[in-house]
Amino acid sequence: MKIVCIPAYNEELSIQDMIKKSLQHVDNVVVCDDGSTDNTAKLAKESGAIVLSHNKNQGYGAAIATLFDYARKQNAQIMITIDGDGQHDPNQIPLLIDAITAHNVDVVIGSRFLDDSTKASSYRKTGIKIITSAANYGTNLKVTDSQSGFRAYSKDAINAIHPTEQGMAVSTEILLKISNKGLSIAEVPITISYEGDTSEQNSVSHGVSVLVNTLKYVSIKHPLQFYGIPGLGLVIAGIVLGGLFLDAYLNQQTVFYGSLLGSVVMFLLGAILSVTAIILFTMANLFRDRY
Ligand SMILES: Nc1nc2c(ncn2[C@@H]2O[C@H](COP(=O)(O)OP(=O)(O)OP(=O)(O)O)[C@@H](O)[C@H]2O)c(=O)[nH]1
Ligand SMILES: [Mg+2]
Repeated sequence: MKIVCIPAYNEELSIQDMIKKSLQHVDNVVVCDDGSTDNTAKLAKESGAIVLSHNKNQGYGAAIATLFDYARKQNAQIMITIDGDGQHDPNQIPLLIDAITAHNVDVVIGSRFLDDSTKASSYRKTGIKIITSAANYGTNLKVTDSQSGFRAYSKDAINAIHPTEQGMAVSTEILLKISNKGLSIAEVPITISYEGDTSEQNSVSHGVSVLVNTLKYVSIKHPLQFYGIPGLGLVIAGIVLGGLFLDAYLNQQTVFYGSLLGSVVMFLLGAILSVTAIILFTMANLFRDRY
């Protein structure tokens, strides 16, 4: 059984069209109504979708987690996730399914940046590229669009991935799980529409919060580089500055309070970062197989 899964929060304008077009390509369409206060759930049911409702709004990641649970319980062969806001084109669903069936990969990402056709504003493109570079570094994968919501998952992927992030950072969390579980991944080019897009205002704060969350995953995956190298650098800088202070004190009897303070602060900060790196590194190795 192939199913299309749509996370939807107040998408009454576009949900019916998305469902009807999606139903032409798969057996079932499942909508996770994430506490919508409009007619999303009612219209989705009328259009022939199975509707799973959250009592209150929990976030994109929570909706994705509910949809993964459903797909696992139903023993779905392939699950496609697609946004409910009408930006993705359901007629491209077969492109993702074909990549899974013809090439036997576990996860396929519909990428906006595999070719140059996407007409997103340059600051949005730059933002997504920065987040994608950080995500690639953290996951050791090489994707061009880490934040795409248009994806397809094989049965193995559905069984292996249990998302926990409530918000948009779930996209990065899933990539990390793909990497940790050794699942195979491919990308296919998809188109996206930014017509009538009203979310521009929040997209800077949205981008920053996704980046911060992505860095969290990077820091856990590579603690020695992320905390250890800056930590060691600060310890060395602290020792050098301390040496300069001592030198001035012993040879010229002058007390440079600035360098004394700087030396102590840098040394302590460096030591804390180094210990953090070692603890995280040990923990990441202990729990490597669990997530
Ligand atoms: N923003 C948001 N979207 C949610 C939530 N729950 C489910 N969704 C759905 O998740 C999908 C993606 O959300 P968007 O806000 O369009 O995110 P995006 O496409 O990355 O961002 P834009 O490029 O600004 O459209 C849509 O189908 C939403 O309806 C939620 O709590 N917040
Ligand atoms: Mg959108």
